[in-house]
Formats: sequence, C-alpha cells, structure tokens
Amino acid sequence: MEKHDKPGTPSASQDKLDALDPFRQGPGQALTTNQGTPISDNQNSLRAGIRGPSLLEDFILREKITHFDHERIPERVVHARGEGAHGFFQVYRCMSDLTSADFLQNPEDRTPVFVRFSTVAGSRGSTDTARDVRGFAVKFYTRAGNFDLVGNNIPVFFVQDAMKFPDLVHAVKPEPHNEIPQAASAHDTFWDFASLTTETTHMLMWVMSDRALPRSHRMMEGFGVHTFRLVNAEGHSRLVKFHWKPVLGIHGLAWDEAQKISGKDPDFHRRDLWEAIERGDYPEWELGIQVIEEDQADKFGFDLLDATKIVPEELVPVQRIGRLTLNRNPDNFFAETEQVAFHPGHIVPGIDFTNDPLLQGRLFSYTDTQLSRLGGPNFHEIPISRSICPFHNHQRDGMHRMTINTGRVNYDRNSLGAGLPAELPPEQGGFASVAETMESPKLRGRSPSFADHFSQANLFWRSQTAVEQDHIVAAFAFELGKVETVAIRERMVANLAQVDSGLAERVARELGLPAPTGITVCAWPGSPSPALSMVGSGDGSALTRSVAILTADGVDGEQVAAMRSALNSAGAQCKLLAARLGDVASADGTALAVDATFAAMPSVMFDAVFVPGGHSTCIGALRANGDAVHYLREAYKHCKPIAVAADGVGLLEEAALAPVPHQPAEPGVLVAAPGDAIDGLAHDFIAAIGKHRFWSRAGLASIAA
Ligand code: HDE
Repeated sequence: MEKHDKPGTPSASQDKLDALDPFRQGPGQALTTNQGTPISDNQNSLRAGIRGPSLLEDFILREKITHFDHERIPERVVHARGEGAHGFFQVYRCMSDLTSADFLQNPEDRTPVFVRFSTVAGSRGSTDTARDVRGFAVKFYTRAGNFDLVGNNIPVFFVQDAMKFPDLVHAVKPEPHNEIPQAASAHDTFWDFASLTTETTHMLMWVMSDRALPRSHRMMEGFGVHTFRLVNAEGHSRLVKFHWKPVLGIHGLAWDEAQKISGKDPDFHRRDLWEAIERGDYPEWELGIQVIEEDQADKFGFDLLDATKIVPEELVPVQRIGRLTLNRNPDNFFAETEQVAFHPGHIVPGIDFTNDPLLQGRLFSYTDTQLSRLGGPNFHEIPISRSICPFHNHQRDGMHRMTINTGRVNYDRNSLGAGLPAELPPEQGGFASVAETMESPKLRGRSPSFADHFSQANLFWRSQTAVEQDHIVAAFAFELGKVETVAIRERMVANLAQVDSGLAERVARELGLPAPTGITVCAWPGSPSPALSMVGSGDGSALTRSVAILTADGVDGEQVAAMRSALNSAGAQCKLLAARLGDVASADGTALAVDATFAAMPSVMFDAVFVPGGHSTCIGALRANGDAVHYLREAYKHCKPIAVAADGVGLLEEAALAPVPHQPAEPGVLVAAPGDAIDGLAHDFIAAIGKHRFWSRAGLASIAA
C-alpha cells in the first residue's frame, strides 16, 4: 500500500509520481560541491591568516554564496501565494458521446493531477485568509498531453476583455507610491477602478460575500469560468462550463474570523490542506459540467462568451462526471508548487476554446509570464510540469535545455530523418480546432450582448439568505469605509442602486451617505438561484471539522475521553486547550497532554468548542481566565456550536451565555446536566457541528468578542 493511501482505497495512479522519482534526492552521504568535490570544512571560509581577509580562491564559499544569491525567482504577478498537492482524477462513465478527451473515456483510469490553490492579490508571503478570489488550478497529466483547467473559486470574472486585465491588477495590488495595502482590495485605487468599470459589479457581489473567505480550500467550489467546448470523435462540438463541487460542502469564514486568523496563523489554509492530506482525510471534488448545444447558445438573454455571466444551475443542471482526490503532499515546495506552470492553453483533443475575449487573452499570457518567471522557453521540461506522455518536435535550445536531442534533423518537413516526428491526422488523435465559421470585419469593440452589467448581480443578491446579505452589506461597508475619496464611495453606492435599492440604501447608511434616488434597478428576469447560496451546503456530517476542548487542572478526564472518542469516530479532530502548555491533571489524577494554549489557538481557528465538567478548581480556574471566557463569547458570536457538560456550565455563566430558565435554549448551545451520559451530548454536538453555524444567533450582536 502506498504511504498516503487510506486502507481500503485503491492506490492512486503512480504515473506522475514515478516520473518525478529520478529527480528526487535525499541528503546523501558525503557533503560535496555541485561539481561533486568532497568538502572537508563547511564552517569556515579560506582566509589569509586566522584573522586575515577571505581569499577569492575559495571556490567552496563562492559557489555556496552565489547559489544562495540566486535562490529567488520572480513571484507570480497574480496568484503569488498558494499551495499545491498531488492526486488523481477518475471519470464516472465513458463520456465519448460528448468528448474524445482520452482521460474522460474509461472509468477504470486514474489520471494523475497536480492542483494549486492560491489567493490572487497578495504577495507570496501574504496571509491566506485575505478577502480575495481563490485560484483553483488543476493540471491533468493525460496520455494525450497535459490538460490544465486553470480556474477560480468564483464562476465569473471582474472584466470581460483581456485588454482590461493589467488595469484591474494594477488597481487591486498595493498602491504604487507606498506599496500599501498588502493582500487587500480595501483601498482607493481598487474601488476607483471598480466603480468606473461597471462590468465588475457581478464579480464584486461574489467577492464581498463569504465565498471570498473560504473556511478551507477543501470546502470551496471551483469553476472554469469561461465557456469551453467539448468535441466528440465525430467532430460534434458543444459548449461547456466546468465546475468543481467539494464533497465536504461549501463553507466560509466570518470576516471577523478571517482577520483574526491572519494574525494568529497566516498559513491557515496551507496548513489545513497539508494536515488533512497527512492525516488521510483526502480532499475530494466532483467534476461537474453544464453542456449547451451550440444552437441553443442564444436562448439565455446573455452572451456565453461574457465571463461576467453564469449559467444558473436551475437553467442548465450540472452533471457530475468524475471525482478528483488529493492524496499526497509535495516533497518540495519550490520544486513543485512554486515552479509548476499552468496555462489555460494546455488542452487536449476533445476539448477546445471559445471566442471569449478574456480567455483569448489568457491564451497568450500564461506562456509569456513563465518566460520571465521561470527564465526561458524550456519550462515544460521542469519535472512537475512535464507531461507523462512522450513529446517530440523540432523546438530546440534556449535557456536551461535539459533534453539532448540526437541526430541532425531539427526541421519539418525532412527526408533525412524519415519525416519524423510526423503530424497525426485528427482521425488518429491529432488536435484539430473546431472549424467555426468566421466572417466579420476586423475591429476593436465590445459586443452589445455584453452590455448588461447588473442583472446577474441582482440575481446573486436575491439568491442569498438574509445572513449572507448582511455579510455582503458589511463587506461593502468595510471596504468602502477604507476608501478615502468620498466621490468613489458615492459612485460605488450609485452602482449598487442598479443591483438592488435595498442593498444600496444599507451600504449608504453604513457610510453616512444619502440613499441614492432615481436609479432604476436592473433586475434579473428569472427566479433566484438557490445554488448560489452557501447556507445549508454539505452533507451535514462533522467530517474533518475541528473542535477545541477547554480544560484546566481537575477536568473530568472521562468526559474528555468519551467526547474525543465520539468526535473522532465522526471524523472530527480535537485539540485539548489550556492556559499553558504541558499537561493538565484530570480529576482522577491522569495527566492529559495539552495541544495548544487558549491564546495560541483561539476559537476563530476551530469549528466548535466543548467545555467538559470537572472539579470546582477546574471550573474556577476557567472562570477566572479571561481568554477562556472570551473563547466562548467569541465562538458564540461566530454562531458556532458549543457543548458544555455538567459543571462546565459555570464557564457559560461567566460568559453570560448560560441557559435562562423557562426560555428556549440558545440554538447550537448544548448543555448536558451533571449525571447525563456524554454519549447523548456528543450525538447532538456532532449533529450541530454538521450544521456548521447557527445563523439565527447572528442578530444577537450585543455579544462583543
Ligand atoms: Fe490568470 N494569470 N489571468 N486568471 N490565473 C496567472 O500566470 C491572466 C484569469 C488564474 O497556480 C498568471 O503562471 C490574464 C481568470 C489562476 O500557478 C498570468 C487574465 C482566471 C492562476 C495570468 C487572467 C484566472 C493564474 C500569473 C485575463 C479564472 C494561478 C502567473 C485575460 C478562470 C495559476 C501565471 C497557478 C495566474 C494572466 C484572468 C485564474 C499572468 C491575462 C478569468 C488560478 O499569466
């Protein structure tokens, strides 16, 4: 069985991992230079006299320092911060009716993949939980070449034409005069651009929602964004939208949590993915497709080539056609995650592009950017990006060429090399573009079918639950509140009035502006789309959820053990917390190892909190500890499940959250009386964790935490 495989799961495709093997290197035995010369002293440079100057002759020092000086490469101009993982993809059924793509034919095949998740605006060293779009880039190493599905966790984009991309990115990145702020859109230049570029409005709604604050990269959707094509062996082409549906459901953080996590653990998402894979909790997504016959493309009232539009799932259902599983962490961050080169133009026979003007620009950009990031045209030879199928052509030379091409023939057509390598006709699997008819004048311009910038923003807004709408209002108020130029705030509020007058009024009120008047809402003509809301997503299980157990000396060890065992059986993770590290002595004298302190891992880093009962000294110590009291108040404020056993209720009292006699119990706050079995509490607690949050508490803003 493979190191990272769960018992019972068949082993993952090894093809790519095996291909990486010749490049993997352990520490070795003798220390040498890069030329293999053994080194006898790696502590001291060569010098003239024990206190004299260093000598230029010191080839060991020179080599070591030179290599160090050049360790850094340019970070990605966008999506600089990210983390990657290996895995595999398996299709559920043969898709030959829709596509000839090799990896979508045989349900027995496991196609190796490498996936990289990223934030967009921040630098490589920025925080994971910034309000931002997340990149979701998947490289399929298929037998017919690499297919890269370079998507995001939001199904639309800010702009419609690649021409606008550098402006968008300049506006959102830190301002050029003072390089402030890092990894944040809450500043004047972004909102100046956004308010003047109304095609951003739909995407802004998503970015101001909790979609931009994933609880985990394992719990977010992915989207190909553009309309692509699926083409079958008969050459029949259909339009397609790609989706990734997370098996664990779609869950977000609250903005207050995201900001606090940024300070406590800026690597929150990276750590979460790494640890889940190390534990064997392999993240999984189903690949979904929305398929549209080309002759139906005009029936929607919006343009399928416009990347600021979705096709609502209620209009075209998402068919789930396969499963992606991530089951191995990289061995080396730089060699794999940093060097991997994705490109939406890496496609395979059976898949094709459309004329989406954003996609068309991307087809140029991704090779181009690797030239400066990875230092030349041979980046396809870097182990992590190499296809697992052989590749042959007459491209030669360039920086860092690894392949040693033999023979004298480096051109096509040739007779001296028997005409090889030779083209493969489409019937034999060679790539052929869909023969779309093109009869139009050369011009610069935007199709009138791209002109509606607001109605799908209205659809998104109307499809959110009340609490999700509250979060969107709060996000606009926060972001625009950081904007210093009042005219930009006003312009943005006026744009929102075209989305929904209530939204605009609420944001205006928060900003101290008058509600806009006389602006007509551009309403979506159809019904709301429940698929756009995150509330209620998931299968209701507690799988991979994290629970903090608050303890002090004198804690009831049996309750801790019983709850821990029940939570672990439900697939949740527990950490024992106390005021300081070391052990806590349970009431029966057993030592329980503390995993973290209240201060190091506050409630924002967990999904739920359990307070066991214990000796009066235990509850007294917790009641007297401000961090412990704050723990419960903060978990309550963020609408998380809280379970309390027996005397643990004392901490609830201290936090002013104890049940009030003759009043209905607080939703998601579960209390077991002394003498009650822990099993019943654990059962209810697990069900509560599966609900994720108790949003009905959200209105109780009087709780300050
Ligand atoms: Fe990208 N984008 N992008 N983008 N993008 C890059 O390529 C670009 C767009 C996306 O983990 C860059 O290798 C242009 C949409 C992801 O390595 C660069 C346009 C979507 C990643 C680039 C877009 C994406 C990138 C920077 C508008 C969702 C990270 C480094 C025409 C469908 C991939 C690099 C990774 C990265 C250009 C718009 C997703 C500069 C010009 C829309 C997930 O080439």
